Amino acid sequence: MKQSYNVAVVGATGAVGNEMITVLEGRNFPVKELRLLASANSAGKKLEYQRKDIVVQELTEKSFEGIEIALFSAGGDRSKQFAPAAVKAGAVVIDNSSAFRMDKDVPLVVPEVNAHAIARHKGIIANPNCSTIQMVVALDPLHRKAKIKRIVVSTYQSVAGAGQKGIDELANQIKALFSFQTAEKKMFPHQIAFNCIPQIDVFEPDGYTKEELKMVNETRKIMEDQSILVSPTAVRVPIFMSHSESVNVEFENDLSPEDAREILRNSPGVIVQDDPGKSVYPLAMNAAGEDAVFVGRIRRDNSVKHGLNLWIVSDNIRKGAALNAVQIAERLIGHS
Ligand code: 3JN
Repeated sequence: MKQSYNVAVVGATGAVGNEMITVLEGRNFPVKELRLLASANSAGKKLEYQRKDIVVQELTEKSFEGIEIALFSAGGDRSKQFAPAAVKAGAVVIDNSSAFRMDKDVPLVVPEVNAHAIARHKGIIANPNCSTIQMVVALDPLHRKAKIKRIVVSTYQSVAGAGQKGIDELANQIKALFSFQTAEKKMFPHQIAFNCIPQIDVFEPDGYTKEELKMVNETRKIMEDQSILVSPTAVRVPIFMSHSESVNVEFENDLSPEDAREILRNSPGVIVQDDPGKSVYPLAMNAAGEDAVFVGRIRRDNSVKHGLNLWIVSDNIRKGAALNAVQIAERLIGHS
């Protein structure tokens, strides 16, 4: 194993890019050089890493000389344009966009579930969608025990999923409305303040949004089981950070809530918070800034033979994006 690595963060000034820098530092990732890349607009900005300022450079095809690991979070179009140049320069790309997720030559990895897939990479490893990540971290251990037939999931997704601009839009709308002004909207199709919007990303002809279809296809790929049925509804809620999910699971075999709790207590990356009598269950505001996927409200679905209901919450910028990407990098270099 090498001592340290030249790492690039592509999209360094965005919400996820920023968090990637924080996570690299917080987890003592063995960084030799940290190169921060972003669009021409952001070039020249300074970002702090290990108490030193690093000047952000403009992302070009020549940005990757000497880079060994490139963490991309700059949108699918930039990934498609620049990831090949990074790979050509000898880097392994860990890409947070959907650009390569369903490509058969690209492993789609949640380390707690399918770290073994990393070894099959051909230069690019994909980081799944945030809503998928937290769901599979919680459900894969239960699948191994009782085999999942069908998942019905409704998400309650924070505005952070739409990046810093999404966070700013909710804050600005709240401020405007409390000052008796009109709430301007740019990022979301409707006012998000004091509202819930059952649309994340665009609709496909079958009536599902792209966000929902990602949950179907990515879950099957990561859990390596094409027979799992997933029925999703993705909803944007006026929450700044963390995604919550109401998840109904039908299993092939019986699994009691007690056994599910015990399995999840011993599962990597999961924290069980489940004491309804004391109003203990996962909350978006408590998950923000944390690494874990929190699971609670575990109870039987009495309407089917082998069913459970769960409530799953995680910080979508951290485990849903930046942390998962850095964990992939750690496994790649054999650091964890
Ligand atoms: O809105 C959310 O909460 C998650 C959004 C994720 C997202 C937004 C724009 C483009 C993605 C993603 O990670 O799937 C993409 C994309 O890469 O397609």
